[in-house]
Amino acid sequence: MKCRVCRVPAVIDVRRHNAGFCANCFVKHCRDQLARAVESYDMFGPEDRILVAVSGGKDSLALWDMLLSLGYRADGLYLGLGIGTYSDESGSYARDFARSRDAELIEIDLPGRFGYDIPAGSAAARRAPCSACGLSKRHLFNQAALDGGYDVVATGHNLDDEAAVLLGNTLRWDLAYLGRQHPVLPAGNGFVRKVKPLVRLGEREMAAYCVIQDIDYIVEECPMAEGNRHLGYKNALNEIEDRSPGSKAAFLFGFLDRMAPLVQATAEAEREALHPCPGCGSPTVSEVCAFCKLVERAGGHLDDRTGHEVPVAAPTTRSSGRDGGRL
Ligand code: Q46
Ligand code: ZN
Repeated sequence: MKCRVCRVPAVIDVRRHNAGFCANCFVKHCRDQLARAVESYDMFGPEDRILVAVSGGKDSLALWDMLLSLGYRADGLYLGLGIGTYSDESGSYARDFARSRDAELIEIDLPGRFGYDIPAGSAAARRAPCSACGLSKRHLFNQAALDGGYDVVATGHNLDDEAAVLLGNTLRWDLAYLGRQHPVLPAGNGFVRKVKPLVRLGEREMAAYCVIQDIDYIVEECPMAEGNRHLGYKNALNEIEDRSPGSKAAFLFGFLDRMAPLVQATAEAEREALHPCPGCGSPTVSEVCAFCKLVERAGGHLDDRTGHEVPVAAPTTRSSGRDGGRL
């Protein structure tokens, strides 16, 4: 197979586009796809300060790399979740990348700062690990962006992630979640703008991008992901995509173009019912926000195997400045 652009031998084929690319043209293809998503969904402009949620995995590091290469003002935020060696290693990859690009990386350590880690804290709060983790991430990314004066939070959700989430939401006809499923969630009511610039790029493309760009990333999946529904949806879609390349993109973009405008009113109505949480100031529809409830139940619960010291009491949730001089 030859590169679609310059006709030298291809190093990767992208079946969805029925095209092969050489290394240089593939890197350009990825950056073009990102630029197209940024432009078509009006995600941010050259002056905006972007906070990239960095996990140490391929997607978030590729995203950060592309944004920096395209000249955007992008800092990283790494959240230490206290998931044993997985967290230790993923943190190292995030730090190494930041150092190699001379980029700013903000770090928040969940056990050190809030007194719980995901394995033990989620059990104490009687939540599934990924539910406690997702809730913590959403809250802390938003809070860190507000504290740091960033215009937008960018996450590394790719086409495969978004198609799998859409499948799950559709199987349950969850209108509130479907209404919120969009590559851009606008700012307002205490929320900073959130964007997903990798929505036009697949998982395999992001792994190839990292290899070509010499970006080291954590290859192992988070151990808590095993058996979760999201992986099941991804596998189901992979089988469909294998037989019919382009199905995932058709599913996701068909929804975004034709269905999303019809269900967005549900999400907007929810936003209007928000008020600030008395504990942390974050927007919530409940008396106290879900993050404060989680900290109350999970605080002080740490997995002994991780070697964390158990704090006497969970600190307050409001971020007061830069952690360790950074957040
Ligand atoms: S990190 Fe957190 Fe994921 Fe691990 S606990 Fe689940 S949500 S699987 S992206
Ligand atoms: Zn709160």
